Amino acid sequence: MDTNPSDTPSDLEHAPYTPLPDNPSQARIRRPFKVFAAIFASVIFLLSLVTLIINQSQEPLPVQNQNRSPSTSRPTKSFSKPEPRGVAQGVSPKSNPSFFGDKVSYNWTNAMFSWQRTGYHFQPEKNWMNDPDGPLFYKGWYHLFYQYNPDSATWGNITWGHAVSTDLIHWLYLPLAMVPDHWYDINGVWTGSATLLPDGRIVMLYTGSTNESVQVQNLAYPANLSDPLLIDWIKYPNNPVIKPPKGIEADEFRDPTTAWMEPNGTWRITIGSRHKKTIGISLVYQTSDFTTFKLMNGVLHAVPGTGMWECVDFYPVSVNGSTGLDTSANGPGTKHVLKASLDDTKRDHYALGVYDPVADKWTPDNPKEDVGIGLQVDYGRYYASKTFYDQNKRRRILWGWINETDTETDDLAKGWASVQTIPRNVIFDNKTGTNILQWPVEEIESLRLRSTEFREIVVGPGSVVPLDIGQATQLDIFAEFELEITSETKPENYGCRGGAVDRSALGPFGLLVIADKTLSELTPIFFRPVKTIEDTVKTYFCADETRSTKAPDVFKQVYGTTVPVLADEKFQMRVLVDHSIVESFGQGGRRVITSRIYPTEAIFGNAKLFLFNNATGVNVKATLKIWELNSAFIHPFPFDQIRME
Ligand code: DQQ
Repeated sequence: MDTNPSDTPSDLEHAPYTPLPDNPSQARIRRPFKVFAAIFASVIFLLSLVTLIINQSQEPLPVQNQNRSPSTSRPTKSFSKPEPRGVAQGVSPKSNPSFFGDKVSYNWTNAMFSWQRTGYHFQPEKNWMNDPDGPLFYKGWYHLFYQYNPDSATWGNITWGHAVSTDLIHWLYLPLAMVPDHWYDINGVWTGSATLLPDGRIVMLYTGSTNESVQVQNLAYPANLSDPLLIDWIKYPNNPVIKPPKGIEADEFRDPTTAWMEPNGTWRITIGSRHKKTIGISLVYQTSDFTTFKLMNGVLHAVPGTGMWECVDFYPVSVNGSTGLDTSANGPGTKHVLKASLDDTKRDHYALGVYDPVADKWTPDNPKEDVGIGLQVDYGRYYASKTFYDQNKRRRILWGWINETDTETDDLAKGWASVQTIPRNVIFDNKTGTNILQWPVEEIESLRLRSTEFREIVVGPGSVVPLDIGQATQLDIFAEFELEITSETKPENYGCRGGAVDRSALGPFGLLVIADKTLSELTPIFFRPVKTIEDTVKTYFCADETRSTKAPDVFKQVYGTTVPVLADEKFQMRVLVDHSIVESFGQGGRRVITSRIYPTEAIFGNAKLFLFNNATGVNVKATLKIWELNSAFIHPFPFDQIRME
């Protein structure tokens, strides 16, 4: 055994060390063939996506996990609409049609479905949710609005759901804030943002999809500013306040940002669009009263090849400080983050840069890492994110939509779809100077129950170590890893793509979350340092969903990217596990990966946590602190009790 007996907790002393199993079907395949197989699978997958998008009348190619077990498969209901929802209505795909058309679906049980519901992430009581909208803090309450279908677990009939919280963790559902009831939003009250005006008023700008499916921008405001719950909303009688300008397609003009004030006292907003089919752009409008808007010359920014920009977010970060900045802040010591949700790829990309308020232009610090071609906000299942400035705690909070990766058929069967991430605090990373840091809001610590610590557990090459922590379905895990190199390393060409079974000299190593004791289902969250030909080490931070479930009708992927690990730093990850959601923060939140997983065996008491090291040339020394997390209180607002008081 490779553990250090003096430091190892007693529950690990006699733990069996099992090599991390390879994917059974690929266990003895040699590398060149594996590489070829990976490329072939990727090509097939890309082709199937193209087929899905271009020719929606054709049945999509089955691309993954075709080894369906007769014992776990059953005929399913017919699936009449194989195209993803949203595309025909002029937005990105909103849910996954069945991979197998109307042939088979996994034989899910009610217990499996109910286990997938999260314990402390925000989700409605039932039905469909997508983008976060208009988050704000007002009179002691955090408000979250969200794209919501009150009638079904699929995208459609989009209204604004509404919930409030005093701590961003426990939530109370309120009545719907806005429903599609005017010609200018009858096809959907789509995404929008809030602006708090200095005189205390609140302005909500949102996209309406009109009776002719034209995307227009509308104004709404609270009916009663003395109501801290902001229950009633009035739509401005002269809506829409902005129509698509000349040269912009009627269905490529949406999702107004929070407004920021210029030094001359006028306000600006930006709205995402597309130019000449391929150039992602963000238009700038000026206003003084939020009822009349003037389109400014040029664009805030444009990036060729990135396609339609949805849900643009634009905000300042402080270069030296650890607090957040109001959206109108600018000047020395400030950088601006520009984020776009790419309609073509369903990924949220951002870049850091400098904003010139006179020219209404933003310029990236590094053109090679521009919006849409460089960093992602989150490298996993994540989209349509939005920040707001929390004046209560002087911080910038980021929300993001976690979509499902099962099928629409399964979403309908379980009665709900989608979750919001844990709100994340966003600051500039002044150690690297090249990225933001995202970190779960401190209030999540109020959910912490029992904690367990493990110190300097040595995990040898090809080993798996169980971590006996009791319940492993709601966790807040801090893990640090140090390496002891046991053999000479040469430059290698690896990344995340091969997943946790692809062994290289220095990695992969990390955690196996939501794994059953036989490791028949597991989700590795891992680092893979790789020696480069320049004799430096480049580190990848990855999440491998490919063996997270035996169900064949779930989309499973290996996510990840490189992460900066500075000379004086250990490898560090924080992982929030919440049933079917795993949010993983690498190196203090320099890179984040959100996973959706739908295990069939590793559920309830069978869900365990393990350490693993599948590197060939290192011993890994791991130190961990793990908290079990309580469930959050997320319920309808108790109006009846309040009236009784
Ligand atoms: N979701 C909204 C649109 C937005 C898209 C529609 C992004 O406003 O562009 O539900 O997911």
